[in-house]
Amino acid sequence: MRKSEIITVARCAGLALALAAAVTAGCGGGGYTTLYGPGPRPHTSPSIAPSPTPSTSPSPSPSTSPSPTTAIVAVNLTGELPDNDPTYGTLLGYSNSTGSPNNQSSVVHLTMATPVMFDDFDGVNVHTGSFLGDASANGANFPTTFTGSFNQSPAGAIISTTNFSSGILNPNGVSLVYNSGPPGFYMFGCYFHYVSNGMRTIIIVQ
Ligand SMILES: [Cu+2]
Repeated sequence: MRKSEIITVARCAGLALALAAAVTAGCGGGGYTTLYGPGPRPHTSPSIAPSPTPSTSPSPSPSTSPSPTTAIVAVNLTGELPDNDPTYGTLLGYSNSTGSPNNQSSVVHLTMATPVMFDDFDGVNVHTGSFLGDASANGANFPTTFTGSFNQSPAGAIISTTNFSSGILNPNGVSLVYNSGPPGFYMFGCYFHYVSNGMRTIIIVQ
């Protein structure tokens, strides 16, 4: 037996000793199969608690675009001056306002699809701003009787909706905020003073 063979045998013997029963097929070949038999089953990995569902984070609000200023329709009868409009006849009780009382009635102009509210500047009388129907650029056929509503429309309602009304406005009171809606020529009047005082106007939305 040559030296290298002796070393191999010695190694095999050592392996056999070291691995004892694990190695049964000798050293000649295939012995490793027993060394690499089915390995230990992996430890059962500890159960992982389900990660909590992330709470729904509020979607980011869109970048703040400047909110349009709420237009104000001034409503008043006490000391109010009529507007003898060449197109729409005698108008009374309504006008555009920047927030201050305005006793000069006029056609009301609003920008389409923007917030609008009715502000009763009358220190004495209750009023409404109620939609009565469409007019046109050339005139208006105001009904002979009040055909609108005094029931308050919900906030955000479009003012040219059938039966739209600001609801009853108390002296110095304000309405909810509504929406001017689509372009058009609209007849408005007051539930309380439409017939008795001719309290009415045209709101032009453009
Ligand atoms: Cu009125």
